Amino acid sequence: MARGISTVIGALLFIIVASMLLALILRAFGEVTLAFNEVSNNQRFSEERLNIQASYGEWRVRKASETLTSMIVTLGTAVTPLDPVRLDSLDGNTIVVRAAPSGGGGGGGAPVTREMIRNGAFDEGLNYWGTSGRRTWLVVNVRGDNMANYTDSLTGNDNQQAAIWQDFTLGFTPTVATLSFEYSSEIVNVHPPGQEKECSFTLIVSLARGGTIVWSQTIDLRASPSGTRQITLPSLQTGSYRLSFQLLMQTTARVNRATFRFLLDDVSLKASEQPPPSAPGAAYQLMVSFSFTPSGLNLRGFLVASANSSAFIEIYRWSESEYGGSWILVEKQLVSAGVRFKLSGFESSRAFLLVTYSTRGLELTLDYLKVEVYEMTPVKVAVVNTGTESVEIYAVWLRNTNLEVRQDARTILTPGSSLNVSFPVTPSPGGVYEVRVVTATRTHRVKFTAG
Ligand SMILES: [Ca+2]
Ligand SMILES: [Ca+2]
Repeated sequence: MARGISTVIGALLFIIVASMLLALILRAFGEVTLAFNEVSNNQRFSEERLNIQASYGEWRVRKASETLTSMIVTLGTAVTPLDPVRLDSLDGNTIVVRAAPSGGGGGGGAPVTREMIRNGAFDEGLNYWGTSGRRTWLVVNVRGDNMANYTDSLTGNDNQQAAIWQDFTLGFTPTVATLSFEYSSEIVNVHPPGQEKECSFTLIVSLARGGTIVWSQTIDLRASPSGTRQITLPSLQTGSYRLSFQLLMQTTARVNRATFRFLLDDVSLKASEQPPPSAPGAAYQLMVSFSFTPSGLNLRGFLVASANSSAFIEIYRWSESEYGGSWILVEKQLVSAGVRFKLSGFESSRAFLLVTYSTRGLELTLDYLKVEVYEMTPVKVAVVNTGTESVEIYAVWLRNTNLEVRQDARTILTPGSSLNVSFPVTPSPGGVYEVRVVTATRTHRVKFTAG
Protein backbone atom coordinates (compact mmCIF):
# COMPACT_ATOMS: atom_id res chain seq x y z
CA MET A 1 0.00 0.00 0.00
CA ALA A 2 2.81 2.39 1.05
CA ARG A 3 4.80 1.47 -2.06
CA GLY A 4 1.76 2.18 -4.19
CA ILE A 5 1.48 5.68 -2.67
CA SER A 6 5.18 6.48 -3.16
CA THR A 7 4.92 5.35 -6.82
CA VAL A 8 2.04 7.74 -7.38
CA ILE A 9 3.99 10.62 -5.69
CA GLY A 10 7.07 9.76 -7.81
CA ALA A 11 5.00 9.80 -10.98
CA LEU A 12 3.44 13.16 -10.01
CA LEU A 13 6.87 14.65 -9.23
CA PHE A 14 8.13 13.42 -12.62
CA ILE A 15 5.23 15.07 -14.42
CA ILE A 16 5.77 18.38 -12.55
CA VAL A 17 9.54 18.42 -13.25
CA ALA A 18 9.01 17.40 -16.87
CA SER A 19 6.40 20.11 -17.53
CA MET A 20 8.61 22.74 -15.87
CA LEU A 21 11.46 21.70 -18.18
CA LEU A 22 9.16 21.86 -21.19
CA ALA A 23 7.92 25.33 -20.16
CA LEU A 24 11.51 26.52 -19.86
CA ILE A 25 12.41 25.20 -23.29
CA LEU A 26 9.31 26.77 -24.83
CA ARG A 27 10.02 30.13 -23.21
CA ALA A 28 13.63 30.12 -24.37
CA PHE A 29 12.47 29.34 -27.88
CA GLY A 30 9.91 32.12 -27.68
CA GLU A 31 12.58 34.63 -26.67
CA VAL A 32 14.78 33.55 -29.52
CA THR A 33 12.01 34.00 -32.10
CA LEU A 34 11.06 37.34 -30.55
CA ALA A 35 14.65 38.54 -30.73
CA PHE A 36 14.91 37.31 -34.29
CA ASN A 37 11.72 39.13 -35.24
CA GLU A 38 13.04 42.35 -33.74
CA VAL A 39 16.24 42.08 -35.75
CA SER A 40 14.32 41.58 -38.96
CA ASN A 41 11.89 44.40 -38.04
CA ASN A 42 14.81 46.72 -37.37
CA GLN A 43 16.24 45.87 -40.74
CA ARG A 44 12.88 46.53 -42.37
CA PHE A 45 12.24 49.87 -40.61
CA SER A 46 15.74 51.30 -40.48
CA GLU A 47 14.93 52.92 -43.84
CA GLU A 48 15.61 56.67 -43.56
CA ARG A 49 12.84 59.00 -42.46
CA LEU A 50 12.95 62.72 -43.22
CA ASN A 51 10.51 65.44 -42.33
CA ILE A 52 10.59 68.06 -45.12
CA GLN A 53 8.94 71.44 -44.70
CA ALA A 54 8.91 74.42 -47.05
CA SER A 55 8.18 77.98 -45.91
CA TYR A 56 7.45 80.61 -48.53
CA GLY A 57 5.52 83.48 -46.92
CA GLU A 58 5.23 85.58 -43.81
CA TRP A 59 2.95 88.09 -42.13
CA ARG A 60 4.22 91.63 -42.43
CA VAL A 61 2.83 94.62 -40.57
CA ARG A 62 1.68 97.35 -42.96
CA LYS A 63 0.51 100.84 -42.14
CA ALA A 64 -3.17 101.64 -42.60
CA SER A 65 -2.12 104.50 -44.91
CA GLU A 66 -0.25 101.98 -47.12
CA THR A 67 -3.02 99.41 -47.37
CA LEU A 68 -6.31 101.30 -47.10
CA THR A 69 -7.17 102.40 -50.63
CA SER A 70 -10.53 103.87 -49.82
CA MET A 71 -12.67 104.75 -46.84
CA ILE A 72 -16.13 105.99 -47.78
CA VAL A 73 -18.92 107.22 -45.51
CA THR A 74 -21.95 105.74 -47.28
CA LEU A 75 -24.45 106.88 -44.61
CA GLY A 76 -23.52 109.65 -42.20
CA THR A 77 -20.95 112.41 -42.33
CA ALA A 78 -17.21 112.72 -41.79
CA VAL A 79 -16.44 115.10 -38.91
CA THR A 80 -12.65 114.98 -39.50
CA PRO A 81 -10.80 114.40 -42.79
CA LEU A 82 -10.88 110.70 -43.79
CA ASP A 83 -7.10 110.54 -43.88
CA PRO A 84 -5.86 106.94 -43.38
CA VAL A 85 -2.64 108.31 -41.77
CA ARG A 86 -4.81 109.01 -38.73
CA LEU A 87 -5.30 105.23 -38.38
CA ASP A 88 -1.57 104.39 -38.51
CA SER A 89 -1.13 104.29 -34.73
CA LEU A 90 -3.02 104.40 -31.44
CA ASP A 91 -2.11 108.02 -30.69
CA GLY A 92 -5.31 110.03 -30.26
CA ASN A 93 -5.04 111.30 -33.85
CA THR A 94 -8.40 110.01 -35.00
CA ILE A 95 -11.07 109.92 -37.68
CA VAL A 96 -14.52 110.90 -36.40
CA VAL A 97 -17.71 109.92 -38.27
CA ARG A 98 -21.27 110.89 -37.31
CA ALA A 99 -24.47 108.90 -37.87
CA ALA A 100 -27.07 110.52 -40.12
CA PRO A 101 -30.76 110.84 -39.22
CA SER A 102 -32.78 108.17 -41.06
CA GLY A 103 -35.38 109.17 -43.60
CA GLY A 104 -33.20 111.89 -45.10
CA GLY A 105 -32.42 109.77 -48.14
CA GLY A 106 -31.45 106.84 -45.94
CA GLY A 107 -32.99 104.12 -48.07
CA GLY A 108 -33.19 103.80 -51.81
CA GLY A 109 -32.10 107.40 -52.45
CA ALA A 110 -30.20 108.71 -55.44
CA PRO A 111 -27.02 106.81 -56.33
CA VAL A 112 -23.77 108.25 -54.99
CA THR A 113 -20.91 108.54 -57.49
CA ARG A 114 -17.39 107.72 -56.34
CA GLU A 115 -14.02 108.28 -58.03
CA MET A 116 -11.92 105.09 -57.89
CA ILE A 117 -8.71 106.50 -59.42
CA ARG A 118 -6.36 108.48 -57.24
CA ASN A 119 -4.12 111.19 -58.68
CA GLY A 120 -5.68 110.80 -62.14
CA ALA A 121 -4.62 114.38 -62.97
CA PHE A 122 -0.94 113.60 -62.11
CA ASP A 123 -0.66 116.62 -59.78
CA GLU A 124 0.99 114.36 -57.18
CA GLY A 125 3.65 113.04 -59.58
CA LEU A 126 3.26 109.31 -60.19
CA ASN A 127 1.82 108.58 -56.73
CA TYR A 128 -0.50 105.52 -56.75
CA TRP A 129 0.60 104.60 -60.29
CA GLY A 130 2.76 101.63 -61.27
CA THR A 131 4.91 101.83 -64.41
CA SER A 132 7.04 99.61 -66.65
CA GLY A 133 9.21 100.08 -69.75
CA ARG A 134 12.90 100.42 -70.54
CA ARG A 135 12.60 104.24 -70.23
CA THR A 136 11.28 106.05 -67.16
CA TRP A 137 7.73 107.37 -67.03
CA LEU A 138 7.76 111.07 -66.10
CA VAL A 139 5.27 113.72 -65.11
CA VAL A 140 5.71 116.74 -67.40
CA ASN A 141 4.06 120.13 -67.26
CA VAL A 142 2.37 121.15 -70.50
CA ARG A 143 1.02 124.73 -70.41
CA GLY A 144 0.46 124.57 -66.65
CA ASP A 145 -1.09 121.08 -66.68
CA ASN A 146 0.70 118.04 -65.23
CA MET A 147 0.51 114.83 -67.25
CA ALA A 148 2.20 111.45 -67.47
CA ASN A 149 4.74 111.07 -70.27
CA TYR A 150 6.61 108.19 -71.88
CA THR A 151 9.20 108.75 -74.62
CA ASP A 152 11.32 106.09 -76.30
CA SER A 153 13.58 106.13 -79.37
CA LEU A 154 13.65 102.95 -81.42
CA THR A 155 16.09 101.80 -84.07
CA GLY A 156 15.03 99.79 -87.15
CA ASN A 157 13.21 96.47 -86.79
CA ASP A 158 12.60 97.16 -83.11
CA ASN A 159 9.73 96.28 -80.79
CA GLN A 160 9.23 97.93 -77.38
CA GLN A 161 6.50 98.01 -74.73
CA ALA A 162 5.68 100.22 -71.78
CA ALA A 163 2.76 100.47 -69.36
CA ILE A 164 1.25 102.60 -66.62
CA TRP A 165 -1.44 101.23 -64.29
CA GLN A 166 -3.32 101.73 -61.08
CA ASP A 167 -4.86 99.16 -58.72
CA PHE A 168 -8.09 99.81 -56.86
CA THR A 169 -10.69 97.84 -54.95
CA LEU A 170 -14.38 98.15 -55.65
CA GLY A 171 -16.03 97.68 -52.25
CA PHE A 172 -19.52 97.73 -53.70
CA THR A 173 -21.38 96.64 -56.83
CA PRO A 174 -21.80 99.77 -58.95
CA THR A 175 -24.98 100.48 -60.87
CA VAL A 176 -22.91 102.18 -63.56
CA ALA A 177 -19.16 102.72 -64.07
CA THR A 178 -17.57 105.23 -66.44
CA LEU A 179 -13.94 105.43 -67.52
CA SER A 180 -12.52 108.59 -69.02
CA PHE A 181 -9.04 109.80 -69.98
CA GLU A 182 -7.19 112.18 -72.27
CA TYR A 183 -4.18 111.22 -74.32
CA SER A 184 -1.96 112.50 -77.09
CA SER A 185 0.88 110.89 -79.01
CA GLU A 186 3.36 111.53 -81.78
CA ILE A 187 6.12 109.83 -83.71
CA VAL A 188 8.96 112.29 -84.42
CA ASN A 189 12.55 112.35 -85.73
CA VAL A 190 11.85 109.52 -88.16
CA HIS A 191 14.89 108.60 -90.27
CA PRO A 192 14.85 108.33 -93.18
CA PRO A 193 12.21 111.10 -93.32
CA GLY A 194 8.73 110.15 -94.49
CA GLN A 195 8.86 106.59 -93.19
CA GLU A 196 6.18 107.12 -90.48
CA LYS A 197 4.07 104.41 -92.13
CA GLU A 198 6.82 101.94 -91.22
CA CYS A 199 6.18 102.65 -87.53
CA SER A 200 3.26 101.29 -85.53
CA PHE A 201 2.14 102.81 -82.23
CA THR A 202 -0.73 101.20 -80.29
CA LEU A 203 -2.42 101.91 -76.95
CA ILE A 204 -4.27 99.09 -75.18
CA VAL A 205 -6.48 100.24 -72.32
CA SER A 206 -7.63 97.36 -70.14
CA LEU A 207 -9.39 96.63 -66.89
CA ALA A 208 -8.53 93.38 -65.10
CA ARG A 209 -10.31 91.92 -62.10
CA GLY A 210 -8.23 89.57 -59.98
CA GLY A 211 -5.77 89.20 -62.91
CA THR A 212 -8.45 88.42 -65.53
CA ILE A 213 -9.15 91.07 -68.18
CA VAL A 214 -12.83 92.03 -68.02
CA TRP A 215 -12.69 94.88 -70.55
CA SER A 216 -10.16 96.27 -73.03
CA GLN A 217 -9.96 98.67 -75.93
CA THR A 218 -7.19 99.03 -78.50
CA ILE A 219 -6.42 102.45 -79.99
CA ASP A 220 -4.24 102.79 -83.10
CA LEU A 221 -2.27 105.92 -82.19
CA ARG A 222 -1.22 106.54 -85.80
CA ALA A 223 -4.89 106.71 -86.85
CA SER A 224 -6.05 108.56 -83.67
CA PRO A 225 -2.98 110.35 -82.27
CA SER A 226 -4.91 112.24 -79.59
CA GLY A 227 -8.31 112.43 -78.01
CA THR A 228 -10.61 112.29 -75.00
CA ARG A 229 -12.41 109.05 -74.35
CA GLN A 230 -15.43 108.43 -72.19
CA ILE A 231 -16.49 104.80 -71.94
CA THR A 232 -19.34 103.17 -70.05
CA LEU A 233 -17.87 99.95 -68.68
CA PRO A 234 -19.73 96.64 -68.60
CA SER A 235 -21.33 95.78 -65.25
CA LEU A 236 -18.61 95.38 -62.63
CA GLN A 237 -18.60 93.30 -59.47
CA THR A 238 -16.99 93.97 -56.14
CA GLY A 239 -13.31 93.02 -56.26
CA SER A 240 -9.70 94.00 -56.89
CA TYR A 241 -9.06 95.76 -60.18
CA ARG A 242 -6.15 97.02 -62.27
CA LEU A 243 -6.64 99.74 -64.89
CA SER A 244 -3.74 99.62 -67.39
CA PHE A 245 -2.56 101.72 -70.30
CA GLN A 246 -0.15 99.67 -72.36
CA LEU A 247 1.94 101.06 -75.25
CA LEU A 248 3.21 98.92 -78.12
CA MET A 249 5.90 100.56 -80.32
CA GLN A 250 7.24 98.91 -83.48
CA THR A 251 9.49 99.81 -86.41
CA THR A 252 10.29 97.87 -89.57
CA ALA A 253 13.77 97.41 -91.04
CA ARG A 254 13.13 100.38 -93.40
CA VAL A 255 13.45 102.79 -90.45
CA ASN A 256 16.81 103.76 -88.98
CA ARG A 257 15.36 105.46 -85.94
CA ALA A 258 12.13 107.03 -84.67
CA THR A 259 11.01 108.65 -81.41
CA PHE A 260 7.64 107.66 -79.90
CA ARG A 261 6.03 110.08 -77.45
CA PHE A 262 2.87 109.54 -75.38
CA LEU A 263 1.00 111.77 -72.91
CA LEU A 264 -1.81 110.70 -70.55
CA ASP A 265 -3.98 112.86 -68.28
CA ASP A 266 -7.30 113.20 -66.42
CA VAL A 267 -7.77 109.48 -65.86
CA SER A 268 -11.01 108.83 -64.03
CA LEU A 269 -13.11 105.79 -63.23
CA LYS A 270 -16.38 106.82 -61.64
CA ALA A 271 -18.64 104.19 -60.11
CA SER A 272 -22.19 104.91 -58.93
CA GLU A 273 -23.45 103.21 -55.83
CA GLN A 274 -27.06 102.77 -54.74
CA PRO A 275 -27.31 103.60 -51.01
CA PRO A 276 -28.34 100.63 -48.86
CA PRO A 277 -31.80 100.46 -47.29
CA SER A 278 -32.45 101.84 -43.81
CA ALA A 279 -32.67 99.57 -40.80
CA PRO A 280 -36.34 99.53 -39.69
CA GLY A 281 -37.04 101.86 -36.78
CA ALA A 282 -33.51 103.25 -36.53
CA ALA A 283 -33.42 107.00 -36.01
CA TYR A 284 -29.71 107.36 -36.82
CA GLN A 285 -27.53 105.32 -39.12
CA LEU A 286 -23.86 105.16 -39.92
CA MET A 287 -22.24 103.10 -42.67
CA VAL A 288 -18.55 103.30 -43.59
CA SER A 289 -16.92 101.11 -46.24
CA PHE A 290 -13.23 100.24 -46.17
CA SER A 291 -11.23 98.81 -49.09
CA PHE A 292 -7.70 97.46 -48.98
CA THR A 293 -5.01 97.36 -51.64
CA PRO A 294 -5.04 94.07 -53.54
CA SER A 295 -1.31 93.42 -52.92
CA GLY A 296 -0.48 90.45 -50.74
CA LEU A 297 -2.29 87.16 -50.41
CA ASN A 298 -4.14 87.45 -47.19
CA LEU A 299 -4.87 90.07 -44.62
CA ARG A 300 -5.53 90.22 -40.91
CA GLY A 301 -5.84 92.94 -38.32
CA PHE A 302 -8.25 94.94 -36.22
CA LEU A 303 -9.76 98.39 -35.84
CA VAL A 304 -9.72 100.22 -32.48
CA ALA A 305 -12.57 102.69 -32.00
CA SER A 306 -14.93 104.19 -29.45
CA ALA A 307 -18.48 105.56 -29.51
CA ASN A 308 -19.96 108.55 -27.66
CA SER A 309 -23.04 106.55 -26.71
CA SER A 310 -23.93 102.91 -26.28
CA ALA A 311 -24.52 101.31 -29.70
CA PHE A 312 -24.59 98.12 -31.74
CA ILE A 313 -21.64 97.94 -34.13
CA GLU A 314 -21.75 95.51 -37.04
CA ILE A 315 -19.07 94.40 -39.48
CA TYR A 316 -20.03 92.95 -42.85
CA ARG A 317 -17.64 91.45 -45.33
CA TRP A 318 -18.06 90.80 -49.00
CA SER A 319 -18.68 87.17 -49.90
CA GLU A 320 -18.43 86.21 -53.52
CA SER A 321 -20.20 83.26 -55.11
CA GLU A 322 -20.56 81.95 -58.63
CA TYR A 323 -23.96 83.70 -58.74
CA GLY A 324 -22.73 87.14 -57.60
CA GLY A 325 -22.21 87.99 -53.97
CA SER A 326 -23.49 89.82 -50.90
CA TRP A 327 -22.43 91.41 -47.64
CA ILE A 328 -22.42 88.95 -44.75
CA LEU A 329 -22.57 89.94 -41.08
CA VAL A 330 -19.39 88.61 -39.47
CA GLU A 331 -19.27 90.52 -36.19
CA LYS A 332 -21.71 92.33 -33.94
CA GLN A 333 -20.82 94.09 -30.70
CA LEU A 334 -22.75 96.07 -28.13
CA VAL A 335 -20.35 98.79 -27.07
CA SER A 336 -20.53 101.20 -24.14
CA ALA A 337 -20.20 104.96 -24.32
CA GLY A 338 -16.59 106.13 -24.13
CA VAL A 339 -15.10 102.61 -23.85
CA ARG A 340 -12.64 101.55 -26.55
CA PHE A 341 -13.45 98.41 -28.49
CA LYS A 342 -11.71 96.26 -31.09
CA LEU A 343 -13.27 95.01 -34.34
CA SER A 344 -11.54 92.18 -36.19
CA GLY A 345 -14.29 90.46 -38.23
CA PHE A 346 -12.97 91.87 -41.50
CA GLU A 347 -9.94 89.54 -41.49
CA SER A 348 -9.07 88.00 -44.86
CA SER A 349 -11.51 90.32 -46.63
CA ARG A 350 -10.51 92.90 -49.24
CA ALA A 351 -13.40 95.16 -48.29
CA PHE A 352 -15.68 95.52 -45.32
CA LEU A 353 -18.60 97.62 -44.10
CA LEU A 354 -18.96 99.08 -40.63
CA VAL A 355 -22.63 99.66 -39.78
CA THR A 356 -24.30 101.14 -36.70
CA TYR A 357 -27.84 102.25 -36.07
CA SER A 358 -29.27 103.77 -32.94
CA THR A 359 -32.17 105.75 -31.54
CA ARG A 360 -29.86 108.61 -30.52
CA GLY A 361 -27.27 110.62 -32.37
CA LEU A 362 -23.95 108.81 -32.47
CA GLU A 363 -20.33 109.62 -33.23
CA LEU A 364 -17.65 106.99 -33.78
CA THR A 365 -13.99 107.78 -33.15
CA LEU A 366 -11.56 105.54 -35.07
CA ASP A 367 -7.98 105.65 -33.83
CA TYR A 368 -6.02 102.63 -35.03
CA LEU A 369 -6.28 100.12 -37.86
CA LYS A 370 -3.72 97.37 -37.49
CA VAL A 371 -3.07 95.55 -40.77
CA GLU A 372 -0.86 92.57 -41.44
CA VAL A 373 -0.49 91.26 -44.98
CA TYR A 374 0.68 87.75 -45.86
CA GLU A 375 3.36 88.13 -48.49
CA MET A 376 5.45 85.66 -50.48
CA THR A 377 9.09 85.31 -49.46
CA PRO A 378 11.96 83.29 -51.00
CA VAL A 379 11.49 79.57 -50.34
CA LYS A 380 13.25 78.01 -47.34
CA VAL A 381 13.31 74.26 -46.88
CA ALA A 382 13.90 72.55 -43.53
CA VAL A 383 14.88 68.86 -43.55
CA VAL A 384 14.75 66.99 -40.21
CA ASN A 385 16.04 63.45 -39.78
CA THR A 386 13.24 61.74 -37.83
CA GLY A 387 14.68 58.22 -38.32
CA THR A 388 17.10 56.21 -36.19
CA GLU A 389 20.07 56.17 -38.57
CA SER A 390 22.23 58.95 -39.97
CA VAL A 391 21.27 60.12 -43.46
CA GLU A 392 23.71 61.41 -46.05
CA ILE A 393 22.17 64.26 -48.03
CA TYR A 394 23.59 65.15 -51.45
CA ALA A 395 21.30 67.91 -52.68
CA VAL A 396 17.95 69.65 -52.29
CA TRP A 397 15.95 70.64 -55.37
CA LEU A 398 13.09 73.07 -55.85
CA ARG A 399 11.12 72.40 -59.03
CA ASN A 400 7.97 73.28 -60.85
CA THR A 401 6.99 73.34 -64.50
CA ASN A 402 9.11 76.45 -65.18
CA LEU A 403 12.07 76.16 -62.88
CA GLU A 404 14.54 73.75 -61.38
CA VAL A 405 16.98 75.00 -58.76
CA ARG A 406 19.52 72.70 -57.13
CA GLN A 407 21.32 73.46 -53.88
CA ASP A 408 24.25 71.18 -53.05
CA ALA A 409 24.25 69.98 -49.47
CA ARG A 410 26.98 67.44 -48.73
CA THR A 411 25.77 66.82 -45.21
CA ILE A 412 25.35 63.89 -42.88
CA LEU A 413 22.25 64.36 -40.77
CA THR A 414 22.39 62.45 -37.51
CA PRO A 415 19.02 61.37 -36.04
CA GLY A 416 17.12 64.43 -34.77
CA SER A 417 19.30 67.00 -36.52
CA SER A 418 18.13 69.31 -39.27
CA LEU A 419 19.31 71.09 -42.40
CA ASN A 420 18.02 74.46 -43.67
CA VAL A 421 18.33 75.35 -47.34
CA SER A 422 17.36 78.71 -48.92
CA PHE A 423 16.32 79.16 -52.54
CA PRO A 424 16.45 82.47 -54.41
CA VAL A 425 12.90 81.80 -55.63
CA THR A 426 9.77 83.67 -54.50
CA PRO A 427 6.83 81.47 -55.44
CA SER A 428 3.88 82.81 -57.37
CA PRO A 429 0.60 82.56 -55.45
CA GLY A 430 -1.23 79.33 -56.25
CA GLY A 431 1.85 77.78 -57.90
CA VAL A 432 2.56 74.08 -57.27
CA TYR A 433 6.17 73.28 -56.32
CA GLU A 434 8.06 70.10 -55.54
CA VAL A 435 10.94 69.77 -53.11
CA ARG A 436 13.28 66.85 -53.74
CA VAL A 437 15.82 65.77 -51.18
CA VAL A 438 18.42 63.45 -52.70
CA THR A 439 20.19 61.18 -50.19
CA ALA A 440 22.77 58.40 -50.58
CA THR A 441 19.99 55.82 -50.83
CA ARG A 442 16.90 57.46 -52.30
CA THR A 443 15.03 60.63 -53.33
CA HIS A 444 12.36 62.11 -51.04
CA ARG A 445 9.63 64.20 -52.68
CA VAL A 446 7.22 66.72 -51.11
CA LYS A 447 4.75 68.93 -52.98
CA PHE A 448 3.26 72.21 -51.84
CA THR A 449 0.90 74.85 -53.24
CA ALA A 450 2.00 78.41 -52.47
CA GLY A 451 -0.57 80.61 -50.79
CA1 LIG B 1 -3.29 117.04 -65.34
CA1 LIG C 1 -4.43 107.28 -34.64
